[in-house]
Amino acid sequence: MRGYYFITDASLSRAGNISDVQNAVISGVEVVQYRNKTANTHELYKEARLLREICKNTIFIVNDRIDIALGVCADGVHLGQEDIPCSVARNILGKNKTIGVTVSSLEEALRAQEAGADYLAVSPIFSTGTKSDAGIPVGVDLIKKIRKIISLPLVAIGGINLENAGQVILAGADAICAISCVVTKPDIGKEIEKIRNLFLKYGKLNPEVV
Ligand code: TZP
Ligand code: MG
Repeated sequence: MRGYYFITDASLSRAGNISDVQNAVISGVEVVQYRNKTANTHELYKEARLLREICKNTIFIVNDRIDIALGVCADGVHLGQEDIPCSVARNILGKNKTIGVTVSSLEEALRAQEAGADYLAVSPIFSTGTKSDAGIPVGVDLIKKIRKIISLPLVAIGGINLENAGQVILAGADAICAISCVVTKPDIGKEIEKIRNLFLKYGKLNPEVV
């Protein structure tokens, strides 16, 4: 899991989730997470099915909902601390699905690792207006702390933009998600490319991988 990690946000998007995901996939992102906090279950299922189609060759993760993930044959699910426990999700999904867990402390990171998480989302790095209950910013220091003792891929999220992404990469993040800084712009592929270039600049990505 490297480079730019794309998460949908229809409320911030100019063109909507379908168009955004099409553009993210064209720009070559490795992972797309479908996150929708307002749709009902039927709407979630319908949109997730369309997005799964678009993400044929892209890792497709559903936020919160194991049932939707299974229903559309997603590659995995992303869970917060308030969602179903990772160990239970692992029992339901089996070992071949990808499970990501959001963590805001070293303790949560260790617990998620123990419970079988495949990657960790360290959150929120900086203050963000995109998620009202994101909690207190943990800063890049938490990435460094977790990186020292956990080798799972680390996705940094929360308040990240082109100005501060460099320090996030240098702290040891494998991937970055920057929702508002990307989906509010007219050309999201171009914004993703800018973040990917920062990975190249800070020497974390092999140019051949990008
Ligand atoms: N999880 C933790 S912070 C966050 C999510 C979904 C929102 C990140 O949005 P932004 O606009 O990149 O700060
Ligand atoms: Mg959640």
